[in-house]
Amino acid sequence: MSARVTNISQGWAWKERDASIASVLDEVSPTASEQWMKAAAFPSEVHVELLKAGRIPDPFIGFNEHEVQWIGETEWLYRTTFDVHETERRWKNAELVFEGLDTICDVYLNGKKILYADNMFRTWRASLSPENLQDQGNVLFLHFKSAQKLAKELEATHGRVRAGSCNLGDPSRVYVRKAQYNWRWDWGPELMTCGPYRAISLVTYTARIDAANTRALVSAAPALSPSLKVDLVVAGDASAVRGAKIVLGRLDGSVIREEEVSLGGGAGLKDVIGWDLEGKVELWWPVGYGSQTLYNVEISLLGEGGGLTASQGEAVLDTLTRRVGFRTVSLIQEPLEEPDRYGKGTTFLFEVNGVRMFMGGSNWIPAHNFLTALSADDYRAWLTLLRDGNQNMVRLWGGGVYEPDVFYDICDELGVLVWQDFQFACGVYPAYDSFVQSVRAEVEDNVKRLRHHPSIAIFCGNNEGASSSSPHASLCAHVRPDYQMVLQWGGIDALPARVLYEEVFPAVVAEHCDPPIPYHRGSPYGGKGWDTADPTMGDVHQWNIWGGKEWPWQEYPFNGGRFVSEFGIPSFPDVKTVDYWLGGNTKDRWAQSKMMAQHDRAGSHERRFAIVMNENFRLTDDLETHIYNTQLMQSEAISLAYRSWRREWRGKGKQYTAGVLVWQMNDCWPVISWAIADFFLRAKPAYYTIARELRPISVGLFRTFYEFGAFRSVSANIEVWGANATLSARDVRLELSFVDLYSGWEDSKTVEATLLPNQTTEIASMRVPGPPAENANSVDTSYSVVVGARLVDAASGEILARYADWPQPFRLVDFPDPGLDVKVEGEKVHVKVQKPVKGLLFTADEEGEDALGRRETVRWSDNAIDVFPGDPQVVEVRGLAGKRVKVRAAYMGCERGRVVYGQ
Ligand code: BMA
Repeated sequence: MSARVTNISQGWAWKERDASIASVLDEVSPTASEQWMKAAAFPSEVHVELLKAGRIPDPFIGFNEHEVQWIGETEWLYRTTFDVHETERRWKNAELVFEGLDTICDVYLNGKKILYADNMFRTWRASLSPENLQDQGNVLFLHFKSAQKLAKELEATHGRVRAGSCNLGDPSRVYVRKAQYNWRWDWGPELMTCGPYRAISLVTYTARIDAANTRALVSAAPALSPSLKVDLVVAGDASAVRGAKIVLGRLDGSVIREEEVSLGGGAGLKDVIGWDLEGKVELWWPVGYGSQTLYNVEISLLGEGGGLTASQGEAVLDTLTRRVGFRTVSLIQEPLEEPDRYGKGTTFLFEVNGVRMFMGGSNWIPAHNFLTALSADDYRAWLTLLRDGNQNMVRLWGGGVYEPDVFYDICDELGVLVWQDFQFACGVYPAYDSFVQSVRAEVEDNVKRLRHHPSIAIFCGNNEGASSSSPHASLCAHVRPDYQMVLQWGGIDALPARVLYEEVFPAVVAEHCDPPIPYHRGSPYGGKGWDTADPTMGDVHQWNIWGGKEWPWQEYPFNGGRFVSEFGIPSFPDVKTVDYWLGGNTKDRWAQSKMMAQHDRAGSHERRFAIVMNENFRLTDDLETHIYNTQLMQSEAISLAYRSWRREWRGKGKQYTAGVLVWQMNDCWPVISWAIADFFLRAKPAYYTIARELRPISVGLFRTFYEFGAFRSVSANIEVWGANATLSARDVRLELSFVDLYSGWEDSKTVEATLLPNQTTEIASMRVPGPPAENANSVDTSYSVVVGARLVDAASGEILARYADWPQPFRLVDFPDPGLDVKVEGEKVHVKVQKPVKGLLFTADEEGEDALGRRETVRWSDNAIDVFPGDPQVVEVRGLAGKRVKVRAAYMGCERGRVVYGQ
């Protein structure tokens, strides 16, 4: 009999546990039935059901989060009935498979308990016997208990630990294997939901494929020769298995190679095939380096009846298809040839198919507090946004979840490399036996689920669970429990979970991953002893800027590392998103109101915003202007970091910085946070400025210190360089224009250069010219000069990159009226100016519709741009044509913006 998978997704109902009924099983009975509510969707989470049933207010609006706290303390029930399909009633083996139960759950089938689940990240399987599976009318009943309460009970038993700070949730969270951000984080609300959040199915079979390792191997460079091996683990009646058929095909269905092999009855079978595929398949490449060619490996388990020639019907016991890509990936930590400003140390860089690549990307948190609210389209929209922003790596941070398969499928298709943290964040995790057992199983489940994705570049033991570059010391005592911190705290003799990060996890990864996938014990980790802030080795989280020591963002160029896997600056989201959470409340529509504080969860944000806003921008009580200013602050700061750290990719032996990942790509609800695109996918200016810094070819410019701020300078110098991520050299012309903001003075210079492949090239270093000084003794006049740089392809004249360097701090600059000229033609926006304009940000408001709460659909090819006289720009905009929209333009000097298209 062939294995059959039946999704149990119909007929679900839910209710609150009634504490007055002693036995939970009595709740399934008809007397309780009037309280059962039909589930609006499946998979399901109670908050989503309650919201759809109109029983709770939207927790994302106003202060509603606090109205729904009772839900996490309550127990919840789900039930459905299902039949066994007629053709399957002669089943030999049957299992119920739960791909995700959140989290503490007793599962009953026909009144008998078949499973206790306590780890949201595991796939749970319950084997069924003829006594508990009927042909018809099986009642499946789920009893979810409070994870919050269990965490407190476990804490009482095992002791209170240090775990982040007051705004990273209650420390008891470390004891329960539930998404840690559910307990609240410094960008997210406390919403302890529960429910069957991923699919449930019934599997009936004689024998089935329990695990298949489809090993798409590639030999080391320069040979890079591909081959395929397959290992199988069979469950059920192994003696019924005669063999297996393996087919390697292209995605269009055409077959590259197939083979039927005899399996000889074993359960764990290594190398059932070993095919040399030289010349038959193409390699998979990260975006920018080649195509993302993928192949299907189809495995059929063959049984009695058809022999090895059968390919369908009764003879096929089970089938499974895996989509694979052929590539090698390694993490290279080798000595640098020369020291940089930090010292010598070692690289921390990724090499794919023998090519060393600079990583520019983002940190990812779950894109919703309620995971069932996310569709495959949402994941695609997010990841496409990331890829379109020229990013090639996404780090799945350890306080969220292992994302569903579709997330990694899309990364495979887009060529986005994945840094996957195991799910441990900012805490002293325990390591008692049952905990170790649970997380070992969790990590095995997920490593086996994910290893075949060519996008998976690294598994990482934890996020700041055992390491940190620096504490975000703050009013909220936002201390980070790390190797280093543990030493500093004193009184903590050992970090128990080191056994997980240093022994259990690397062993699981090594055992199950061939081709190998790099493992790193924690992010950040590196340095001598336990010094995880060492910029000469490993990865670092740079939080001394903005957080921690509150250094100004202008210090980023001098505070990088070998791989900066976290750093960031927050900003307000789009005003439409702010208006969403205000929910019509006009009284609190000002920057420091309590409603804004409710939607800004980070420690010390008031004082941190106050410091940087005060230092750099003119203070304002106009909300729109303030929003724009915070966004400009974020985009200026973050792009400076990408620009100056990417500069440190200086070619072999001098690959000082090999990656920059901003904290953070996204949000899980509408909030003021470090995100570069908000909850509704509204990209902030930082998204675009990062995209420009990560173009295959970019131009960088650094102006030395203004000794008297932006109102006088002494010998200001600029250094200019080009970055080239492509594998060929490029002849370019650097065009510099110097424009004085306050007079008609202008100057220009041109330098010919060759950008070396896959590294940066220094092009020029010079004193910034300026209008003639009023008298011979006066200091330099370049303080009001904006420097524009363009890299132009020497052969074709194509403009490859632009960047403009403005006097700082902005509060001291009197931005002149740029004489903005904007013309919208179809899906193109033509922009020209008479004076340079800084941070020109277009936003579109669709007319006649309530834009609140809908995902942003208008997409700009570029935005938040600086435009120079004589250098008009065209921005392409998708989703504008045929709609009645208003386009607003905001820029420095006109921060509130004005309508430039539509009335
Ligand atoms: C990082 C992350 C998160 C946190 C962020 C901002 O270090 O690992 O824990 O949200 O800082 O504080």
